[in-house]
Amino acid sequence: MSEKRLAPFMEMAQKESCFRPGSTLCVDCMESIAFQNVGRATDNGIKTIYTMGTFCGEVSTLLWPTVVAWGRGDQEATQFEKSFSIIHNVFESASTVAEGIRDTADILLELGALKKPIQVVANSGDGGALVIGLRSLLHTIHRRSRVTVVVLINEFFANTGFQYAVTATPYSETSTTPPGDFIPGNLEEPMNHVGLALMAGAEFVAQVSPAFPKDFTEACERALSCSETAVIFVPSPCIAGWKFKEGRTIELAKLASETGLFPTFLKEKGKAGSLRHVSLDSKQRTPILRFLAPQRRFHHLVHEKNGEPAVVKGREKEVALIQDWANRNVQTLQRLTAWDVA
Ligand SMILES: Cc1ncc(C[n+]2csc(CCOP(=O)(O)OP(=O)(O)O)c2C)c(N)n1
Ligand code: SF4
Repeated sequence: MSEKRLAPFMEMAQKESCFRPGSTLCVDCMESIAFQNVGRATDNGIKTIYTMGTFCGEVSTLLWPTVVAWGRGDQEATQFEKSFSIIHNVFESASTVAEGIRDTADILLELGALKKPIQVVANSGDGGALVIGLRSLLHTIHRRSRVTVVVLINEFFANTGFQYAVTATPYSETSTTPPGDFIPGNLEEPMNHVGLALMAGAEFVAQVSPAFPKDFTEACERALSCSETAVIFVPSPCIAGWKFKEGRTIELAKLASETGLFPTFLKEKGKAGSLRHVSLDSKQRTPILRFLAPQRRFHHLVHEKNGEPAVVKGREKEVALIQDWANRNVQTLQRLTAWDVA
């Protein structure tokens, strides 16, 4: 890689993440990679306050006093700008609590009781932000609160036993949509979370994966510089629930974008957005079979034989319907790159 292309990575690599070793997240969990990177992006000279709902990323990183995988700038009292604080809130309220912190800090700054600015980041799983906590998320966006909301999407309520979430791929196996002879897994199409965030009025909406580090870094930096709500959705392969072999996390995250199931998307209010790492021509697009076959949650539909995907006899219709959903998803997101709230 040329020096010019390496420069942004070098700069980011030299920053200090607020996510430290010692978590009990599964090996190969995408959430730990996302935390490392969001953590580095927040080392930008402004104190960070994080709110966290209950989800894998919280229960596996914050079990004081045995597991505490977060912290920065706590060695010296003078490191206010570098420092990082974290609040664990009830499951569905990460963005509401973040909003409260934002308002309180703004009032204290105005009164002179707080001398330096802070930045606020809310962090949840898709269950916490898009299912049980959807009201909290949409109202924070609607109030234009100056916070960054990061939503990890693994398509389940993972830490309570892999129950269905509204982001689940059609016909996937979850513990509440088990495939059988008559019902081939989850029958619902996913909710349009990107569209909802835009329509509620978010200043910046992104769907980015740490598998594409340049886009991920760009999204974090743009979100943290917003004057209203920014939302970053992070599609996150979950080894325990998706049931794939160790070492395939990044490959699956890339395929999630390239197949059109979770394409990389960046859109700032009033500006043209972009759809990346997915072909806009459906004939050129990576077939969804490549994404489905390595995961045992789709084994009632497709298997991997000698490294190649093979559709289970009698399940051609379901596979075609997933492909159709992916194609429509790309068309919808492409339209949204040119859409702005009135
Ligand atoms: C109000 C409330 N309802 C339910 C729960 C139980 N609960 C804790 S975490 C969780 C699922 C979290 O799912 P998600 O946000 O998708 O994160 P993941 O575990 O997948 O990382 C549930 C149902 C709770 N703690 N509080
Ligand atoms: S269950 Fe899934 S989301 Fe939770 S820690 Fe393991 S891999 Fe990560």
